[in-house]
Amino acid sequence: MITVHHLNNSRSQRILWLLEELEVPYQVKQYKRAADFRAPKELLEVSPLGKSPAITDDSITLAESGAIIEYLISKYGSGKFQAPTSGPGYLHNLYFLHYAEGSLMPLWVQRVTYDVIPQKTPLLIRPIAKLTNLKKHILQPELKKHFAFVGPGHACV
Ligand SMILES: N[C@@H](CCC(=O)N[C@@H](CS)C(=O)NCC(=O)O)C(=O)O
Repeated sequence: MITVHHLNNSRSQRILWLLEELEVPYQVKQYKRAADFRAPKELLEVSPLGKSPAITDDSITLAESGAIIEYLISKYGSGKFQAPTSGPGYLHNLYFLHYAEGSLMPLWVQRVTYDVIPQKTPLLIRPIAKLTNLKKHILQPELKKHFAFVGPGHACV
């Protein structure tokens, strides 16, 4: 039986979704984010970085959502969701697989981090934390470009 080490509000959602689509039985072990939004220490007992998602499948423990997705599709997919190995579909998959994690996700993390910094800054110097205008002048225009690229109708939040 597969165990999904699931942290609330996390990328672990991707794994639950995939397992549902594959109709593979699994159980969920819940971990709750602490007040600082970090994962609890117990996740460090599952994998060295203590991040979610991670899965345990018999003697195998695997972290990193992309790796877990490839592992599950290859072991339990019975051909479903297999990426094309040639032609334009191959290049499309190759490109977006790397684009999502290599270009879009880091930008999004910066955006989220930038929102958190002023909240965590002492009230008196909070305006200084906001003054850099990094969000307005760099992140927002960049995100706008990316959202226009991945799909029309996606608003830049
Ligand atoms: N690239 C990794 C990211 C893993 C990751 O950073 N997970 C976050 C949740 S989305 C986490 O565990 N955060 C809690 C923490 O870092 O304390 C993946 O896709 O699995």
